[in-house]
Amino acid sequence: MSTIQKPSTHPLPALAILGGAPAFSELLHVGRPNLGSREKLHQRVNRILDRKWLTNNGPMVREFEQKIANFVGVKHCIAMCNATVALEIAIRAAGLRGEVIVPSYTFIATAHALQWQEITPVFCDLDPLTHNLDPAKAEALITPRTTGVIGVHVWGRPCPIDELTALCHERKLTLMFDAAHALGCSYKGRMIGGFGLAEILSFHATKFLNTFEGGAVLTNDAELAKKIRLMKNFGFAGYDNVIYIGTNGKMTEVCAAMGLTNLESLDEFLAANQRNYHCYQACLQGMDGLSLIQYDAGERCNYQYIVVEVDERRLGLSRDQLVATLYVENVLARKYFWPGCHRMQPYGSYFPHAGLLLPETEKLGARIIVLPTGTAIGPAEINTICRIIRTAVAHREAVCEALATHAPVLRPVLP
Ligand code: T4K
Repeated sequence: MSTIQKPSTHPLPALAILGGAPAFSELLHVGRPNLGSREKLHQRVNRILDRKWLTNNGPMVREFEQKIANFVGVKHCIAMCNATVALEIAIRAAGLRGEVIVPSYTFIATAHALQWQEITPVFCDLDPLTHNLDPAKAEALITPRTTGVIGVHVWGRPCPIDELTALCHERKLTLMFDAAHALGCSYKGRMIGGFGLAEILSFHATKFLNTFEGGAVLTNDAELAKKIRLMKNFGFAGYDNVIYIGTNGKMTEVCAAMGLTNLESLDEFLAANQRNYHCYQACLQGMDGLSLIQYDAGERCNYQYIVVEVDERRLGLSRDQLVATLYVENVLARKYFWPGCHRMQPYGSYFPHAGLLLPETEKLGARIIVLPTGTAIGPAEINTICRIIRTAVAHREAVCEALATHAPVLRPVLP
């Protein structure tokens, strides 16, 4: 295992935005998948093919569910095809309707899972220190139509769970959590996954633990778990007997095989994320106007995201200028979660003035840059990324001028 590198003091010969060659010949992505043993995955896939049981609550899915439930310390884990469908089903099974309070500073799936079933997501502002829902602001949004709150553990850092639990208890609202980022993270020593009525995990390719695509609902409520199991399988309670409206939310065997294999390497994934985090910390140290978000060393966390807040006034470059500068060096940094759900469609049209109630979301969305990490990169790449940033800041006037004349068009890149 490589150790943390000291930040290099040598500037890059020339930034790509100033006419030099890109620092990386291959693209560096945020969200490169963490991959466990190929051999073990192949063995599992062979077992699936031999057994000829490919989906519909197969043995691999059941084993995966049990292992996730044990890892998190929760009674029920229902694996699904992805976290968006898991959210939709959990919301429906919990009987949410009318209005549900959610942060705007989240991936669009949190809001869409509600609107998809004609429940209004009411966007709440965040606490700038934690990037998570502000409970006092959530309380102010409660109306007679409110039936619940969905907190999101943004970056894997826990929501103010105690405050939200007390609020929902007092106002008789259902509390759930979108824990898409938070597998392997804890709150006050307890693993995230067991709070509220239910928590939803994502196992998308880009997540700490992936099943290619996948998600799960975790709950300690046996009734809810039973209902969700039926709903993710069209509502079938047995052959020829449908007792709920349902959909197809099933996880396949091959996805569960990937999940089981990756679970065996979870400690390595965590070690790589931690190493990378500390490397970024060392390489960005002392840069006025850039601050790497902190993870609570007293809690368990997966260090899945390298999140940096850019203070344009102090840095001399805006977040967007920094992203564009990195992009031409083949570092595809991301602006999660810009511009906020409230500015995306259909919400931007439904609530055109929502931004007035979301000042912190608006500010944060313009400041955040997410940098590559995970098992695909290490200290050498991180050192170069940080040298690009330092060099860009040192030559900020020239960089601003170059970007003003030929700013790159930032597009999703396909393999
Ligand atoms: N709630 C929250 C809070 C979430 O963050 C998410 C998902 C959800 C709910 C819904 O979960 P799922 O229904 O997806 O299970 C990505 C992910 O697609 C998305 O899952 C994730 N959050 C979000 C934060 O990031 P995009 O659109 O920004 O990026 P995407 O999927 O194009 O991938 C990013 C980069 O990763 C690519 O540029 C290249 C690399 N990549 C991606 C894939 C899929 C690979 O190297 N290999 C791959 O197979 O959303």
